[in-house]
Order: sequence, then structure tokens, then C-alpha cells
Amino acid sequence: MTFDIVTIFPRMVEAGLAEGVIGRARASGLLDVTVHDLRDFTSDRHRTVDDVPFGGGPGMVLKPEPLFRAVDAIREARGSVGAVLLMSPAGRRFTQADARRLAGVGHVVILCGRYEGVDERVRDCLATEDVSIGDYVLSGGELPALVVVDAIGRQVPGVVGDEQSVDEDSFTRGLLDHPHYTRPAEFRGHRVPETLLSGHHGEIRRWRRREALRLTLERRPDLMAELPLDEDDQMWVRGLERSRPRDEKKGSE
Ligand code: 9D3
Repeated sequence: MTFDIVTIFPRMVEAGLAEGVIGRARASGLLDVTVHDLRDFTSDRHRTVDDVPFGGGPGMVLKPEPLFRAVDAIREARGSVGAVLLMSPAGRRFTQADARRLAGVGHVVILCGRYEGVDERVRDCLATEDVSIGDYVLSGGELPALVVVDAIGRQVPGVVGDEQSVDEDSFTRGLLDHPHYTRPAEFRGHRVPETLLSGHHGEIRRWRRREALRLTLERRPDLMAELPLDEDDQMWVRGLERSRPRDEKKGSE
């Protein structure tokens, strides 16, 4: 899996890719991530990447030329380009489904915006999609680019040990994770649920499933609609819904 990331803050992006799961996958050659300094694709003495907006107004806009030249150079070096993502607060929300899909593409180019925006011709003629990571205002596309590389990179076989990948099996997909505990069995008067200490693996499995359902219903009821529930699940969920204190305040849920 190959990534090319174009940014005016290459050290910031490199720092985020050096550690952990992604850092290890790069070292082992499973992920090939190259960070490009946008200023290397300028042609003026001052290495100018931005300019004032046509029509006036505050702030600066990233010029199209350096971004187009950067993607040209990447195409030259790689032979082709796969997906070209423009990181933008106005983009479509990035999801786990996008992470899976883009892992299958094999080569992803990520363009990081800064300033008030990016010349619209980059979105229209260079990017294949524009991507936001959520509804909050950041200072640029660099942190979102790291989020996207992490999420896609984890989907590449071998990047995450199978021990950790079991958390995405068909049984748990779409649910929030169940609570976890480790030793001691009692900490400052708070005991670990007895079922987890019982050694009854069937019971433990059922407890985890039910607690995951409880948590999902409580915090992310929007996820419940998509969920395949068996007979047992449905019984449990109906019970939870009956005993749930109904919030009658206007506008909630
Ligand atoms: C005052 C102008 N802003 C309106 C909210 C526009 C704006 C432009 C550029 C706001 C933020 C940014 C910088 N952010 C990104 O480039 C960005 C981003 C984000 O801010 N949130 C979530 N995902 C992303 S992806 C890129």
C-alpha cells in the first residue's frame, strides 16, 4: 500500500507517521508513505504556495499550480495515481467503509489544505474525492491526513496483528466495544463484574455481547438501525428499552 502526502508542514506529518502501528508497518515495508513539501513544487524565488482570493475577502487561498505539479511528479515517480483525496472541512465525512474501500485501491494521494481554502480547480480537476474527518474546525488537513492514513493502513493485511483484528469480526461489527477490565479484581472498592471472573467462556461471551448492546443503545442509538440482531439480542434490547428512563426533552435523539 502506497501513500503520497502533500503538505506545507512535512515535519508535522512525518512526526505522526514515525511511531506505533503505522511506524512499524513502514519500517517493515508493508506501507510506503512519502511526504512531499508543497513548496518544492513552486517555481518562484519565495516558494509561494498561496495568494489572495479573487473577489476579495479575508484570508489566503492555496494556489493550484504547486498542487498540480506535485501530483504530476507523483504520477511520474509511481507510474500512475490511484485515489487523490483533498482534505477539506467541506468534504464528505470519512468513514470506516471508506478506509476499507481505499485500502483496496493500493495507492492514495492526500492533499492537505491550509489557510481559508484551496483553489476550486483542485477539487474539480485534480482530486477524485474530498474528505472531512468530522464537524469541527481544524487549522489544516495535516491531522486529518494522519487519521486517514492510520484508518486505511490498518486495513492492509499484516499491519495489525490478528490479535487486534478480531475486534472487527462479523459478531462485533457495528457495535461499540464491551467494557474491559484487568487486575486487580477489586480496585478502591470497585469490583470487576463476577461473570468475567467465572471462567465460563459461554457466559463471558454473552455478557460481552449484552454490554456492547447496552452501550451502543445508550450512546449511539443511531448505530442500532443497521445492526443484525438475533433472537437473544432482540430480547435483551427490548428489555433495555423498557427500563430506559425516557428523555422527554425536546430535540434529544
Ligand atoms: C472561516 C473559514 N472556515 C469555515 C469554517 C473554513 C475553513 C478552512 C480551512 C476551516 C478550516 C480549514 C482547515 N481545515 C481543514 O483543512 C480540514 C478539516 C477540518 O477543519 N475539519 C475536519 N476535517 C478536515 S479535513 C481538512
